[in-house]
Amino acid sequence: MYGAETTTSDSERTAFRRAEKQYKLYKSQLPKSRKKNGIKPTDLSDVVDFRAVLDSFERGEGLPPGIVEFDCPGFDLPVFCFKDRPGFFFIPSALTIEEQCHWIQESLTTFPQPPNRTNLTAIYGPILDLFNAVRSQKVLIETENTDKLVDHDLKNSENILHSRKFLFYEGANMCGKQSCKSVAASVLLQKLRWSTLGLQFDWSQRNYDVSLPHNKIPDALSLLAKKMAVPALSSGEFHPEAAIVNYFGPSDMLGGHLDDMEVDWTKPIVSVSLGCKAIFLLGGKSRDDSPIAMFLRSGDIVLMAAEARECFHGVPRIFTDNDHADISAVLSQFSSEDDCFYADYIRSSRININIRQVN
Ligand SMILES: O=C(O)CCC(=O)C(=O)O
Repeated sequence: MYGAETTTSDSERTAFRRAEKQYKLYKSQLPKSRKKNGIKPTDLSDVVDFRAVLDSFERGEGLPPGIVEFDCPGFDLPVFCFKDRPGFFFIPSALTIEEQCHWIQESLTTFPQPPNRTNLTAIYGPILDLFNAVRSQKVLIETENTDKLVDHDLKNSENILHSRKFLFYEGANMCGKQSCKSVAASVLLQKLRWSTLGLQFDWSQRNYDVSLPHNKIPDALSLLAKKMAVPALSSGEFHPEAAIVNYFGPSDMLGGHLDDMEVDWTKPIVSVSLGCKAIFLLGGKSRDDSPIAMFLRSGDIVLMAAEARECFHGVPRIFTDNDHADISAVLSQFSSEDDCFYADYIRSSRININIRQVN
């Protein structure tokens, strides 16, 4: 988790940390927890719900105090802002269900493909076709014999580490030796936490490593980001050069942080939510500023530009329970047998694609 506080006493002290603690999922709140007594459901009454805001706006009723509609000529979706957080824009239900399903599929199939790096790359090297391997119930197995590899795409690549290589096989019985490492593709998918598109973000340096091999970010994603960035652009154009895709499991959270490695902070970060509902905290320029909590649902898009680029933000909670996850429309779109692996994944996961201009 980047940008996290360093000492416990510091972390207890800030308003941002207190809000994270208020909203995070506690083990005792998990359905399988044995500590049923004394479980307090999280109080969500202060969480801004932009779906309700949109509904009342469309009915011609007023907006809650502190929230205004942003009038953006030529932009055909309602956009909302907080009066005291300039540079932050919320576009509720920006994507249709079909678009949401498309980007979920892309996030699971093409986005983690090499040369894009993922959190798994450092352990296993580039992994080809992870999602297909899940579908065909394959197992990733360590092999030492690199001479016999038929996988030309991966030859001489990062995943031949000390003459070790990981490849997918039909079953664990391919692993002859006891010491041989193997892991089911389905387990790897559950461990996927991020992938980087376009210019590759280096988490250890917290910067973009332009020397790493990369493909341009996909044209369709670039087009979507340019279209959605319009309300946040005061002048000039938005040139998407990189995207970070975050994959959240049921108890994952993203700690309060700033995204400050891009050169021009007047350009927005375009942040797309997919899958299970989450809580997003938008703080101020100091961790001591009390953050605003809001729900992020599948299809919502958030823009952070200008002053809002200096605001701490994070995701303390995702909801995977039936009452709160709010993904029935996505699941019904993924109802065919062919799509069952997408449905299984997204039922208990959230994906965030955030697109950035780096230079
Ligand atoms: O998941 C989100 O909605 C926010 C992601 C984010 O803040 C980031 O990747 O920097």
